[in-house]
Amino acid sequence: MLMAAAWVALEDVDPAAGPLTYFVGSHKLPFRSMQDLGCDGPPPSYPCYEGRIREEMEAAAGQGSVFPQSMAPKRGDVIIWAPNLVHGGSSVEDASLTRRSQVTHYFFEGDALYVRPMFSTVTGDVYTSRWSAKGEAPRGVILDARRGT
Ligand SMILES: O=C(O)CCC(=O)C(=O)O
Repeated sequence: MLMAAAWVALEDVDPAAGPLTYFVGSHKLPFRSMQDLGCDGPPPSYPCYEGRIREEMEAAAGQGSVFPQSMAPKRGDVIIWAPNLVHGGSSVEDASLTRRSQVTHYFFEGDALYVRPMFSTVTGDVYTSRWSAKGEAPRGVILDARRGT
């Protein structure tokens, strides 16, 4: 595992506050880059990427390999997820509500580099970062057998 994220509820989450939704089992599917999904632009389009991922999740759900689930955690509850788990906020039904949280993404030592869809170009198993604080373009290999290439 190259990354894990911890999502901490800072207050009780009401189901009408757009709780976190995720696709159970999606972390076992191959990683999909913006290049894979034809959303690389220019400019790269996150709405395109999100829409294509949504289509893929709906197809996978139809085949029974994933299913959507939402959580309404209590203050102090922690959700820990593996890399590649498809997740995001669901629709907010009551805009007067909040669902404050604190999220930390942990990256582990080794050859792992930070692949982010909007900022990474993926060719086969090799990705290049489009951005770096130091100005260079770090390259790395996706160390993930699920990539399947
Ligand atoms: O809280 C959310 O709605 C999503 C958070 C998230 O996707 C993340 O931090 O990776």
